[in-house]
Amino acid sequence: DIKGFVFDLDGVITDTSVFHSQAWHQVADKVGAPWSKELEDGLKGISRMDSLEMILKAGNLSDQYTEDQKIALATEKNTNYLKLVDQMTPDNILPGIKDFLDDIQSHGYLLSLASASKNAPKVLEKLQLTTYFPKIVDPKTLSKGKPDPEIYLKGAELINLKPEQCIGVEDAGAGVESINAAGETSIGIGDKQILKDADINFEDTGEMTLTNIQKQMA
Ligand code: G16
Ligand code: MG
Repeated sequence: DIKGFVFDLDGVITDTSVFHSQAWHQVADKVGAPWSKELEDGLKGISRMDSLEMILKAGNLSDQYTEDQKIALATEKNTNYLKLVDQMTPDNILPGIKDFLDDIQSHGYLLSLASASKNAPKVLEKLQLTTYFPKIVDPKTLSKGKPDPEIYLKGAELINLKPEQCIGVEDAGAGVESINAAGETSIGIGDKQILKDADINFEDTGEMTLTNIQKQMA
């Protein structure tokens, strides 16, 4: 029986995935790496330094930068990203998410957050959703990022549930892989082509309701 939900943040609860993409696109242009839809999708859910590495690799530039220069590029991306986050309000919560959180909470399901983002607490604060997520996986404690199962396993552990008692919710291919490898039920939100490995698919967050989930699990 399902007893809890482990949520991704960027691209599921809020539209920050667009901000991440925008800020990375600037970095790609700066270093002269090619930007593509595939790269943009592939970066979703991937940690900051791993994302930079993917961008540099796309331009065969990985060995052109020292470790310090890479850290400087990642820091610059984060500064640009945080400027966008600073303008966020509860209006940036994706459609239906607030109602869904209220609904699962009133049905007694437990909740945790499995975001790769070090900025997750700040984003939740901007959205005024902090009280829904007393349990947040700290990405600093992870030895491996998505698609490794570690982050979703920790998400279940934080609410004292077994993985099979949890549903993980994701917008990224790497995230769905992580949920599946953890042994949780996966919901993929967005392009069904990219999220083909998800147990349950929804085109957008507005379709994600307990009733619709039960229908797809039956
Ligand atoms: C998010 C985004 C990624 C981002 C990562 C790290 O993951 O999807 O694009 O690179 O966090 O974020 P930061 O640089 O803020 O620490 P998730 O897991 O929330 O989708
Ligand atoms: Mg995401």
